[in-house]
Amino acid sequence: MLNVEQKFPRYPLTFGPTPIEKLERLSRHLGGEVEIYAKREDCNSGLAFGGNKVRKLEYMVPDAIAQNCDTLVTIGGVQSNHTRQVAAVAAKIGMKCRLVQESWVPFNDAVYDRVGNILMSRVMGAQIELVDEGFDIGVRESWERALEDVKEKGGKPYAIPAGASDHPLGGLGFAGFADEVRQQEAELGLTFDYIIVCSVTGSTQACMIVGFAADGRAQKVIGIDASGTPEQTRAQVLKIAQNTADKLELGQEFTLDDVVLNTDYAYPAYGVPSDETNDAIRLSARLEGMMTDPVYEGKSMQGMIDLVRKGHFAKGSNILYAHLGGVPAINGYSYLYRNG
Ligand code: 5PA
Repeated sequence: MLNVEQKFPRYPLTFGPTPIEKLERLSRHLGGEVEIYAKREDCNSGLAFGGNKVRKLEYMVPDAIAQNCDTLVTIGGVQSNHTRQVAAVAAKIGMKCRLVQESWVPFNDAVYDRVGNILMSRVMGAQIELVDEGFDIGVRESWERALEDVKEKGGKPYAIPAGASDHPLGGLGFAGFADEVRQQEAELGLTFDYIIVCSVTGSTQACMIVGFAADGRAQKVIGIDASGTPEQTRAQVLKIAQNTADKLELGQEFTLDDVVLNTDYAYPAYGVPSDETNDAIRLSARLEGMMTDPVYEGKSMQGMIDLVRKGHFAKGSNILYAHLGGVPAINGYSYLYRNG
C-alpha cells in the first residue's frame, strides 16, 4: 500500500472507489479469448461529469486553500475535459476560475467552441480566454500571462498546468489507483494482466506505473498515446513517475523501459479521430452502451480492440480498460456523427 492519503492531505471530490464493469459483449465479440473490464473513472464524481482530473485535483485543492489562493488558473484545448473539471472544482470549493483555451485541435465543426465541455465551463462561471495557438503540453506563455493578469487585478492565482500533470502534486491522485484495483481484484477473485490507459499530459499513466510497480506490473500498464507528440508525453510520464515515487519516499528508480507507450493510434492528429477510432467508438457504444470520445478514450479503445484482434494478449488474459471520462467533447463533433 502506498498510503498516499496518510502522507498528503486530500480534499474529497470523488464518490470513492470507481466501479469495475465487465464488458461481456465486447469480450465475446472480439473472440472471447480475453476478458475485458472497464474501470469507470468517467463515473467518479458528480462534478460536471467527472473524469480523470478530479482525482488529481483532490490533492491540489488542499494546497490551494493552504496558500489562500482565490482563483484556479489552468489551460487546455477548446474542448478540454481538464479545464471543465477545474471549473467544476472551483465552483464546488468557492474559488474563481480562469481558463485559457487554445486551438489545439485542427477541427472545425460549426459548434466546436459552443457545446460540450466549454459550454459547461461557461455555465459554471469560469472566465474563459480563447487563444489561437497550437497543441503543446508544455508550459505556455498564454497561461503565464493569465496568472500575471489575475495577480495584477489583486487576485491570488493557483497555477494548475495542462492536465494537472506537471505539478509537484500532479502524480498523487493516481498513485492510489493501483491499491484500489488490488482491493477490487481480491473482491472479484481475479488479477488484471494488462491495464490500458490513454496518455497525453502523462500523470495518469505515470502514477498507475508507480502503483502497479509494487507487484511487478509497471510494464503491464499500456499507455495509448493520443497526443501525437509521444516523445514529450513519454518523457513527462517518466519524470512524473520518478517525482511521485520520490515524494512518496519509495526509494524506487524508474527508467524509460517502465513507460510502455504505444504510438500507433494517435493519427491523424491530436483531437482528430481516424475512421478506425470512430469504428471503435461505435463498437463499444453499440455492444456495451459505453460512450467514449473522439479525442482520448476512443483512441485507447481503438488501441485495445486492435491489440486484442492482433493476438497481442495471451489467451485467458484479463484486461482492464481505464475509462478516464471525456465524453462531453463528442458534442463538438456533431457533424461527424450526424448519422451515428
Ligand atoms: C485526458 C487528458 P493525461 O493527460 O493524464 O495523460 O490523461 C489523458 C486523458 N482521457 C485521457 C481523457 C478523457 C482526458 O481528458 N485531457 C487533457 C484535457 O485538457 O482535457 C489534459 C489533456
